[in-house]
Amino acid sequence: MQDGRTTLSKFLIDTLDRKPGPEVASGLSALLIDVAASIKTIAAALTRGALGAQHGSAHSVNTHGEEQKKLDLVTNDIFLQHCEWDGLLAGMVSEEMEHVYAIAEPYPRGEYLLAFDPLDGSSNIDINGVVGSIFSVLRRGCHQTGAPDDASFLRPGREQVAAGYAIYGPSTMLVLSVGNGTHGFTLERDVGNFVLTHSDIRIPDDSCEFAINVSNERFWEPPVRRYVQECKDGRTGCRAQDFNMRWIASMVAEVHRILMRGGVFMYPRDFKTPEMEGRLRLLYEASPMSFLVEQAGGLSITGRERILDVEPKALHQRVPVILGSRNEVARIQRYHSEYDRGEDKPFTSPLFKERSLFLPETEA
Ligand code: AFP
Repeated sequence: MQDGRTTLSKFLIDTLDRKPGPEVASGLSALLIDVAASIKTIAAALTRGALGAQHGSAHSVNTHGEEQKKLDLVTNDIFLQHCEWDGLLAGMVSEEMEHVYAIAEPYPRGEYLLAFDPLDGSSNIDINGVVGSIFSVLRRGCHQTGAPDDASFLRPGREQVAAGYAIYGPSTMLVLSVGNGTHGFTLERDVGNFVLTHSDIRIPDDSCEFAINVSNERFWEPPVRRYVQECKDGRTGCRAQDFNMRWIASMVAEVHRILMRGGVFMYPRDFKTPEMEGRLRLLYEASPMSFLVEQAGGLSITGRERILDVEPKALHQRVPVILGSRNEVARIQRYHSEYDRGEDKPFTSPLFKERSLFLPETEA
């Protein structure tokens, strides 16, 4: 007997197992159920808050030189434990592990590759703010049977067979795409089921809301400064409408808001740390989020190119990210093109009358 609701298992069986396409092999639904089990376990651990004795620093740094929280390591282990045994994965990569985690004895090796950020926005943990997990699934060529290496994972985001995130907020949600739209499931805690509550999410093409860490403004490139300044100028400026701003310091929370009601999220290229191309990591942050955003009708770019077309060169590569409502992101891309061609119009805002304000701090 059906109760009229669609659980994650039913959705995946209907979508993948009963309608196999040429690109989707069996086992993907089972793998995603294991990912969902990791998410439920993480949700339970986070709900205990400070009572779980897992708050605070782990007194270690990750491959990016960032301080690891105890929960960064705990949630990483939860993903490994739930996903390594099932014979579906060949290997895993995560923000918290420097090297590829190849599946080894006693577990059989499968044909999928999982990249994940187990706890996005972990600076929010100690303030009981929203955090998330992000994941991306690739499929290896069937002739590749040995242990996966870095090269196995260095594939453009357009090749993902599934991507998703969990948001641990007032409710826990899993937002997922297997290439047929973006769908949201809400965790029914007492039963332990993810139930489809947001079918075929669509990002509005237009929006008056943007999200960016304005404390980095002096390091941005001129096209991003131009866009944000025009938003701040509001109805008295050239956009002739007021904009609102948000910043939650968790990409998951920002992308979730954009999927729910539109907007733009930017972590653009800047000159704060010139050796870094951006802040967010391509394989397990930017690529999966771009997949979800595009599947929901939005756009996701570096400023100059589609993120899903970026060819990765390193496991933990960073990339600039500008994503969200189609018309706003297209406008920002146009601003980059005009700037690169030297065609951008002079700004009307008083802030931009001084040439020094156009320049990155290192050049001013
Ligand atoms: P972590 O994954 O290390 O917690 O970083 C989160 C994040 O990469 C991303 O989710 C946010 O957009 C960004 O950091 C926020 O950083 P700042 O507020 O420090 O600019």
